[in-house]
Amino acid sequence: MKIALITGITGQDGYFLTKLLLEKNYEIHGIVRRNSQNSLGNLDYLTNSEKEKLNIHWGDITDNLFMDSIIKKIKPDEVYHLAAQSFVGFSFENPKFTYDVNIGGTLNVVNAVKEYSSDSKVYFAATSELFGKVQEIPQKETTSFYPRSPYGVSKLAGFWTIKNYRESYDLFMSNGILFNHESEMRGPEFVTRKITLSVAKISKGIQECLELGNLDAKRDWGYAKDYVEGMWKILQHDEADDFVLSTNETYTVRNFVELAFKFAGINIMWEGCGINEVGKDSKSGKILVKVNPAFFRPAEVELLIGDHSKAKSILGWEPKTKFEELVEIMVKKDLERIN
Ligand code: NAP
Ligand code: F7E
Repeated sequence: MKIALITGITGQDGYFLTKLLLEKNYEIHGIVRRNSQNSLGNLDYLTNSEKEKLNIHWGDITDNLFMDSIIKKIKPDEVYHLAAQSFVGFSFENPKFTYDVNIGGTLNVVNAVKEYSSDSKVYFAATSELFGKVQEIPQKETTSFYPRSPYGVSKLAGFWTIKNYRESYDLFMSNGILFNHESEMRGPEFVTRKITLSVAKISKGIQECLELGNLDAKRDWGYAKDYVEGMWKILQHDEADDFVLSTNETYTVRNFVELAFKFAGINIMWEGCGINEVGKDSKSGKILVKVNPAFFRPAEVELLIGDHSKAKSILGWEPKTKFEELVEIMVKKDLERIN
């Protein structure tokens, strides 16, 4: 039985990766930050029999003594390092905290592996935010990086730390440069989930309006369940390397809003422009979407569109879920939850 350690197991990807590795019969260890409710985050959505199979270790990746002891004790075959302060908007407000967790925490993970379990394979959750102000369309492994937020900068440090440890110490450490991937388990502050939750509430009459920032931002949105399969494939490959995982399609936030309302039976009609733009219910004329500059970022990533050909040809990985299906899954689930 293979042993996996997942940092960030309570997050969106941690949930789907746990399910995948359980299916593959792994012994799973997960790091969970202590909280006053003893909450397991998204893991609470697992069945009891799934939960019973997990080995939870309460701790924080910024604690190097904790990371050393856990890696020394478990000696995992595979480490999926997913833990991070992952919200771009928040990283502008708290850059130091973001660097401490995303850079300091990553250093603790790779150092512990180097010192105490050098046969472990390590996956690092890098991101399309490395491309930021894009230097090439579409973005692939060879595209130059230009991060646009403290989050992007912190992940760039993580990316190079992984590459540097791989080359310096002959360790199996790989970067997954994942484009946005979403799901019904996505945190409610990310734009897709914010939209689908609001659409569900608006359609049930328990919310008046959805306020958003930049409606024109374009993202390459996939389904998280498909992407954790890619993470696993990256570590099954016979050599450590860096891979882009993306859908190779891009849509605006506005497109996402329109489609999400459509799945709740509402047709959105846009009027006005800039901060005065509104989205109205085409039947009743009621304003359901407004622009609120509070959600604008000091620097924006305007366009992301990936090219996953390397992952396709080397790993045989391709996303299975199309954009429309993703939006439908998320809206349906939120309607169910609100009901
Ligand atoms: P997420 O839902 O925000 O989950 C982040 C996880 O990290 C949570 O389990 C969180 O624990 C944990 N964490 C944060 N700080 C920690 C600390 N100091 N010590 C221990 N655990 C800590 O993120 P996600 O969407 O699953 O993404 C997983 C990883 O992929 C992240 O590194 C993210 O930056 C990266 N990424 C995500 C995307 C995407 O589109 N989803 C794309 C590219 C890369 P709590 O539950 O206690 O908060
Ligand atoms: O924003 C715009 C916002 O916060 C997407 C993380 O998983 O993916 C994620 O980062 C876009 C941006 O995700 C609102 O300005 C408009 O252009 O959902 P998001 P993100 O910043 O792309 C990458 C790949 C990661 O690695 C990150 O960890 O939507 N937007 N109005 C808004 N965004 C939010 N959150 N809220 C709004 O009201």
